[in-house]
Amino acid sequence: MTLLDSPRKRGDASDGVIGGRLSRVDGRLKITGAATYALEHRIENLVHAVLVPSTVAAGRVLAVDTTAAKAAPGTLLVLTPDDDLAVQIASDWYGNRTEGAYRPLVPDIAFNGQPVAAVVAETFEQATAAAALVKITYEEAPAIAGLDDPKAGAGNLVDQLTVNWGDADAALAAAPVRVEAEYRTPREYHVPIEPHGLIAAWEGDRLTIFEPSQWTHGMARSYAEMFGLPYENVRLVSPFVGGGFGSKAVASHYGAIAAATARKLGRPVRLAVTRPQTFTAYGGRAATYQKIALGATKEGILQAVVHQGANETSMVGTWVEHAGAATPLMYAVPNFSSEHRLVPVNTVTPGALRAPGKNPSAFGIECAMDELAYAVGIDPVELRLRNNAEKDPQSGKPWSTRQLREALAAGAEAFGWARRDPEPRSMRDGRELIGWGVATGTFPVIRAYGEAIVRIRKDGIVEVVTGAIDMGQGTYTVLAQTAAEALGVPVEQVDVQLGDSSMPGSTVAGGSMLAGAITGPVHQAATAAREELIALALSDPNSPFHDSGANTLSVAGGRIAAPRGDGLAVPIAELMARTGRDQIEAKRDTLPEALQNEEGRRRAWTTMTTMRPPTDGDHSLHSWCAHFIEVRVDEDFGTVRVSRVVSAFDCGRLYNPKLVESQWKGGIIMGIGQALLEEGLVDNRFGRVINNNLADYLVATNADIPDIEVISVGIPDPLASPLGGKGVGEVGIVGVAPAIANAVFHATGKRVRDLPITLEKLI
Ligand code: MCN
Ligand code: MOS
Repeated sequence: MTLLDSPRKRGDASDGVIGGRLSRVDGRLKITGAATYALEHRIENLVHAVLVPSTVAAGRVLAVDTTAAKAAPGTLLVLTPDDDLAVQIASDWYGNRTEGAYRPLVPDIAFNGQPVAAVVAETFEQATAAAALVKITYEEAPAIAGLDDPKAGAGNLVDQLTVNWGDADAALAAAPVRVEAEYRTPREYHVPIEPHGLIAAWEGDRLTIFEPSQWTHGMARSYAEMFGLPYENVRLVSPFVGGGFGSKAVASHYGAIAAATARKLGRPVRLAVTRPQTFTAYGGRAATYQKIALGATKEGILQAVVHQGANETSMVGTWVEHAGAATPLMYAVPNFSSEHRLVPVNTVTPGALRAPGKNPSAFGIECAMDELAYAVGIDPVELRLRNNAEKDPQSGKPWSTRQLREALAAGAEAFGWARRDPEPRSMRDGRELIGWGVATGTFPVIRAYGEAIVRIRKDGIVEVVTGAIDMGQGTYTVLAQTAAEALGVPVEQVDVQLGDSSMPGSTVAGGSMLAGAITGPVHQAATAAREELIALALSDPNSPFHDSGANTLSVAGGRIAAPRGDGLAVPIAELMARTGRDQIEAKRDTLPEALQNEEGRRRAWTTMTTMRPPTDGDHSLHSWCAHFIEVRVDEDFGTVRVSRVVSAFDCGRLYNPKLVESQWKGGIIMGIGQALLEEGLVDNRFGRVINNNLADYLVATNADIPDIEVISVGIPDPLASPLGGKGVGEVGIVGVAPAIANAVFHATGKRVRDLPITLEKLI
């Protein structure tokens, strides 16, 4: 089934162009259940794998007794750390490869929940039952449960993240006003509505993987390397993804297990990661803490920022959740120092979760600025404007575009900020204390490349084909709009095909870079196809325009016409029929000259090495936002409700404002969850995440969410992307939690510096 088989509501004609408010073109397929998700693919002869997680957080597997599991009905295979699955280590995100065998199951235990065995059986139920019969004997060792564990220590300095300019310590000591505090964020999890898993199927030496993926090409490469296959022999299929938020970008141990057992058994294997296992099968956001000291004049002009941050990582891998990621970007300050440490604990290696680094970092600096605002008695919006950074303080480069002043002004105006009485506990409604808080946020623009095919079929339908993915953010829709506008056809005639590594190359749907990277090549390919269509109409002897004397033609509404002609407007399908053409196809990419070769293309589509960081070039490129949030705190119970949100954003040009608003609101909703609800609770005795399910790990639901007003103050940024848009997907969550914490202070007079802000911290 394609998008076109599913009738959709026709919007206004103006919706089908770049900048139009077209509803999701894949929406109907999803809500009717016609969209096929990875584990729903129907495959003959399918068998099922189930993971057996470790119940200790540190130590060694001494013995695995598989007797009962092997004897259970339907069992085909029981894997233990003794099995050699003949899998190789795949490259990291940067394409660096270590030679050697990859053992997805190992006897050394680094965290509670680490897979130590797996069972494959005829049915999922049989595999689940047999998995419960696997008996594992451990030699347990003392574990470091988390950042708060006294055994965790101060961690190791990450030298590359140390930033210094001026003399921050001296300037802080000399500053007339100082504020200093420590801010903490807990473990957080992605909990996408579609849990992880895959189906792996072999045909000879060709491997097909049906797996939800943020990066079909990158994941295909990992599988190819794991199994020693040429890249072309792996097909990663992922047309629909039920949310990823950073957790579906790389192949994991369960993928290796499914594909290896499928090869061993000669049957396709399906492995569904259970919801509890999603808390340990891959990493969520690392817990962080950061100390911030601000020195300022009595007028609130920053003199010094001293920042020391840390995050937990695992015993066996490295994840940097850089608590200083936003700190040097937000404000002009003559003296600055920041360092970051990694603290190894017994956890799964943490991973990317919406706005990694920038998110906890903003919690620190944006709460600290609020504390400074109270210390100097200046309104927190005014304080931010006084310290506005006119260029990037760290790189010294000019911003490409930075409408943060405009965001603060527009947000304040729409929120009614001028009516705020700055005095804490001064605003109330019955027994509810009311608080208003503000905070800003940022996310870098990462530039990447893409490749697309645009094909005009003889029936006039336009196909757009690229291996990019849509996990809900709107790729299908913005690409349909882009092709419709560039070609001059109604958007209903555009069929977008995504999510398959055998399709043209694409970067990851991550780092908020995909829309900027993939609209460019689609626009180019559609423009090229349009030019070829016009050339055909002018040159083919059977074309009605052949003898018209025109030297160019226009295409609009799916019809070809002479600009000053006799009103002749020929539908594309008619021209194709008259000229006997089957199709017109154009393939384009945005790769620079240096990458126009096999090795360059492979690197661009499957590694992070060709992505351009925000300060690559003469400018510094970022998205920006300002959140204004009202909370109501029940004085007796300490419960906090967010009752109003107004947020203003600078994300450059918007390809589809309706989808962008949905992205921003989605980020804000996750930010509300982060501020008030979300926290991976670790049982220190066992190093185990105990709320590993959706009943106990609380995410924001509709009942927690008020009306959210979002405002765009962006202007097109031609340095950011071919069509002038900056990243949208992650910036919305950045700054929400500090705005809420600041509002809670305004309501109650109490500073909560560790998330989430739960009632026991308030009463
Ligand atoms: N867009 C636009 N104009 C722009 C930029 C973006 O109209 N100038 C819109 C488009 O609809 C585009 C969407 O915003 O599809 C997101 O674009 P972009 O900011 O380029 O982000 P990506 O496409 O790279 O998506 C990844 C990003 C990230 S990194 C996370 S994490 C995240 C997010 O998107 N995970 C999401 N949003 C998500 N939304 C959903 N529904 N599910 C997730 O898992
Ligand atoms: Mo987003 S956390 O970069 O997938």
